[in-house]
Amino acid sequence: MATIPHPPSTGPALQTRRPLIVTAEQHILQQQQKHFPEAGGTFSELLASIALATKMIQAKVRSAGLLDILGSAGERNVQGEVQQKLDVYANQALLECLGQRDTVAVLVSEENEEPVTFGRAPETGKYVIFFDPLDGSSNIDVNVSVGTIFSVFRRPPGSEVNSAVLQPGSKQVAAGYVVYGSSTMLVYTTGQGVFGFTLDPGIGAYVLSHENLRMPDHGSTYSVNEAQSDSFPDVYQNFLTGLRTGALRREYSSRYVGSLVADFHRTLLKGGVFLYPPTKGYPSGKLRLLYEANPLAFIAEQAGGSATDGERRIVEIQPHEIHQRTPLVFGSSAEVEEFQRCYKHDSKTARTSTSA
Ligand code: P6P
Repeated sequence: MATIPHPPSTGPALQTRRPLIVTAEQHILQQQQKHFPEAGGTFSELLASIALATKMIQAKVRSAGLLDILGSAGERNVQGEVQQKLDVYANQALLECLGQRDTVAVLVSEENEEPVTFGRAPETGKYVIFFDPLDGSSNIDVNVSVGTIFSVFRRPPGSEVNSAVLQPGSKQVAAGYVVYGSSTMLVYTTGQGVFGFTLDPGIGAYVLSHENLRMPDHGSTYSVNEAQSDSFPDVYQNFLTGLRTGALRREYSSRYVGSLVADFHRTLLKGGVFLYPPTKGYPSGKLRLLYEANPLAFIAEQAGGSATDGERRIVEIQPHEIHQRTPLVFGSSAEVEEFQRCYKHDSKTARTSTSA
């Protein structure tokens, strides 16, 4: 830390002191200098671009009711979901802020059917970035928290676009989200812990507010859309019944916002478990592997929690399609371990019964 030079003898000497604030950009640069010195600043530029795009998005989200920006844009996205006007704006902001960076080889967005490429040479375009520009956007009109989720990979040397975008989540070099809630918070990891920054509207900067976030070892809430529970596989119903009847010798409450980033953020800070199981409407689960489950799984594990599809860690799944869905269970180690115990027991029982 540089020593602040003493002022002329006429005034009191300024003592060297810790900075009053650490912005996300400063923190990312410190992290990079400490852990990725070979990246030479390109990596922190990427995360700074994401921070800029999310500040643009939050400005619109915060004034959505005042601008003609609420409601649907009249189009449907690749998911067949009606695009909200803010979805379109958020997607454009991220495509433009990130697309300008020469180090970006490919962008994959929930709102774009195909990967967006820029024809950059492999030695220039080093990163592949996935994002859900505005997750939970159907909640915008009723003023419920929404979020942006992102995931960063390196482009494997000499790889074609297709192989560059179909990497398992364990290859992520960074992941994060912004939750546009009662305050706007950026949470990210580069594999060296999880850090939270709160947007200070007075200075327009994300300021370090949660150094080294850790998920509690257990919680007191479970988070699932219970209206669909009749179509959950038995193992999910058995697990939830177990929580309600004291399998973990704790009382649980149900908390479900229906906005993934809000449900994740609460689980990260307070512990507990979130589940989006296979359902009749979504036999493979509703949530997307590459730009929802993978980044949140990376953060959950970095904070001491877990994330699984039942069979394996989310980050071990080898993707086969950029918009593929996955069952998703994440949360505190105690609850996720209990789910995995139930899953293994039910799978074994099922195998035994079929082999009988
Ligand atoms: P359901 C929002 O539409 C979203 O994609 C996630 O943010 C959220 O977790 C999930 O869908 C909610 O889905 O079926 O419970 O309404």
